[in-house]
Amino acid sequence: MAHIVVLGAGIGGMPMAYEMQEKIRKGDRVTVISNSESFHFVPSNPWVAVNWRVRDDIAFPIRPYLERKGIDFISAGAKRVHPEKNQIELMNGETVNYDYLIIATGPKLAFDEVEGLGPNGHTHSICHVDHAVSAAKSWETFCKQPGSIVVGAVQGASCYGPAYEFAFIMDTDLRRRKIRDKVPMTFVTAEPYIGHLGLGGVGDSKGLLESALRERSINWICNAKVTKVDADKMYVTEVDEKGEVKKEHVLPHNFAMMLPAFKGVDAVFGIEGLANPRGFTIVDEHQRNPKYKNIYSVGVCIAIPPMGGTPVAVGVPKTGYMIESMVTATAHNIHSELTGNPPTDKATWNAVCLADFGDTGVAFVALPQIPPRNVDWFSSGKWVHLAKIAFEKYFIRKMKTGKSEPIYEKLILKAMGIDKLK
Ligand code: FAD
Ligand code: DCQ
Repeated sequence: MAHIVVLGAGIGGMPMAYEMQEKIRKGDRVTVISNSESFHFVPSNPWVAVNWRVRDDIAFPIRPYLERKGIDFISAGAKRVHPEKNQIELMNGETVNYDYLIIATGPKLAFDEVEGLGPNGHTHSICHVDHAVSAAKSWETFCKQPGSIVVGAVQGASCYGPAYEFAFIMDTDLRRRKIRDKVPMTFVTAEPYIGHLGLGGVGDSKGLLESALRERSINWICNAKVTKVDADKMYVTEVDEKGEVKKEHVLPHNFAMMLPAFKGVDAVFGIEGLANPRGFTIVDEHQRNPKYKNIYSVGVCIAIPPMGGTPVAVGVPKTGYMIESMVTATAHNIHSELTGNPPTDKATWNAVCLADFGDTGVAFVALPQIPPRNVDWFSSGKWVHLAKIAFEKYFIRKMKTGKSEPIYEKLILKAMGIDKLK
């Protein structure tokens, strides 16, 4: 009988565990290993950082919910994966053996690649709820003595949506506090143009996001490389299409939030054939590692090549719906293997996303993720803000009840022509 281990319990790992548990044979076991006792709904971190949410609104203890479904849970982080031995070495010194391993560890945040970047330096982060909680404290102090804001994503980042979201959310919060007039804001991004998003744009994302920044008096710098951050200044090199220096900027900041570049986690970093040079897990079209065929991987931790062709390095984002499609394909494929068949399912890589702007928001559907596309739709409105709040409640509830994809969700998305599997 097989032991299937899911490493990581985030947006990918939790649904993975539930979907896998539904697809195992009698006697097979599913175990989740995570370095934290609690689940966090990462997309709500920007709201935590401006005190629209508190930590407990978006986090809950994992153990009781998994155990109720018969899934084992170990809350000790993985120190090292040993694929030759089918073994995981834990931080607490114990080891866990597996027959199948699904790596869903999300990103390691590469703050160290820019001097002064990150919560241990001089910029805030919304990538982890702990960072968002700490940003929220500084936000209150900042609002008492407002000054300049710099917000965006650094060179090599692969997650741009939350940078725009956070810029607009801060703007909304400042207007509500009636101190927006005291806060010059600059959006700094590695993208070649506003609205590229690592996807070559979606629909008219360039036009819509430029308008939104203009309407809210947020200046921007594209093709930007952040070279250094001091306590009150950010040093930014803006390059032209050829990658040659166009302008050096020194931006004063009293509050800054920059998305870092991502890497893979230390537990797999440097394992030849399993991880690429940045530590992302290498997978084929079935989410399976080509060298270690009993290892699958889903979520932000998988390797996908950047689109390329941009003057500054810009990574391709991995959004929630895409991740869920990887999860479903993986559950189906491991089920196939358990029943003596080869894996055949492929994730669709469709991007469906809701981004909140505080009072309004934007939604997009990109099928497939990389252009040219069959569906390329980008829209904005107050409905998106409300839809995102509804989605947060819905997803957290779904992660507690353990129903990975209720039938009505499947039907709605299917009616829209959006599918998880090819
Ligand atoms: P995570 O959710 O980060 O989960 C990784 C898990 O692995 C965590 O539980 C972690 O504790 C665990 N872990 C890490 N290392 C170890 C280890 N060594 N041992 C054991 N466990 C470990 N996408 C959207 O579609 N819509 C959005 O609105 C959206 N908003 C976002 C906002 C922000 C601020 C960010 C950063 C991303 C957002 N994304 C959004 C993109 C994406 O959906 C999220 O990044 C999502 O959390 C990725 O899921 P994941 O499972 O890959 O990683
Ligand atoms: O998993 C998701 C996720 O969390 C990571 C999000 O962040 C909030 C998402 O936005 C998924 C799946 C989404 C997409 C939600 C789409 C809801 C369907 C509404 C239809 C609107 C058309 C755009």
